[in-house]
Amino acid sequence: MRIPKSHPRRESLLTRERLVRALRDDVVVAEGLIAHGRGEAWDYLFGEETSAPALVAEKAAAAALLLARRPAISVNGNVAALAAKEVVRLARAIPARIEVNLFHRTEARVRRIARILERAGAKDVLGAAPDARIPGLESRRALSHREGVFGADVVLVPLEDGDRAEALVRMGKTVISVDLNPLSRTTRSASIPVVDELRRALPAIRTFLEELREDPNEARRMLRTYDKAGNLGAYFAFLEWRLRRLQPRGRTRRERRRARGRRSHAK
Ligand code: PTJ
Repeated sequence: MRIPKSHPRRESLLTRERLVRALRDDVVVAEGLIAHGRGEAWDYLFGEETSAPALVAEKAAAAALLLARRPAISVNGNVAALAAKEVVRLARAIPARIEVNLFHRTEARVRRIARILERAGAKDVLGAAPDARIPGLESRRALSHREGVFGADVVLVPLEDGDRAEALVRMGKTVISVDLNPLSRTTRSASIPVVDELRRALPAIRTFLEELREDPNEARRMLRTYDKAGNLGAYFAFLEWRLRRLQPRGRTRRERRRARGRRSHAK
């Protein structure tokens, strides 16, 4: 479909088209389109911008990835369709292993997604020959690589489902999620939940990573002082403020009282 340059929601429509094409190419699953719609609805509420609490989480995520001994990034269909280049750039900057891990796993999809990542510049993408199982997961999502997510101390899991995020936390890993839903099980169970849009979050993490590389003490301080509960509270405070601003501008009770007072003075 041709989307006019002047369309006010051009970016959003282009992203939708990209995901539909990826669905036809068997990269994204139909459920991935639903997941995208949910994400987009949350992004409306957040004002389609990175919030201040998200920046804090992104900096903490960058610190954790920088200080990790064996960092890994997990990639699914939506992530490959939307942000393959950004994943590869971030993995290079850290440096971290990339592993394809799918909720709706078929071997053909794993191979296709690995190819997309390789075309974006990745080397030695894991996922096709798993040699370990994540304990406590019955689905094929448990299949993993000792060299990748299974053996990692810090794992970045964008657009994850709650079960695996919880299972990875139970394994003692630092789990960094990227999920626009502040209420999702993934967000609640991750060690560092980033509530931001994937294509804003990955470059932001990379920028912080480059900054912190120059100042490892600041990276350690960031990790020490990051407070997940406080940070999640700040997302909700931000949302509350946004929703209040979005209300149609009627007079508040206080404003009505003041206006009544002014009228009675004038009599
Ligand atoms: O490719 P597969 O087979 O591994 O399947 C991938 C999906 C995404 C279908 C699978 O992981 C899934 O079902 O995920 P959920 O449980 O729907 O969770 C996805 C979460 O990502 C939801 O909470 C969405 O709000 C959020 N989300 C969607 N798009 C974005 C997003 N968060 C950040 N940026 C986005 N672009």
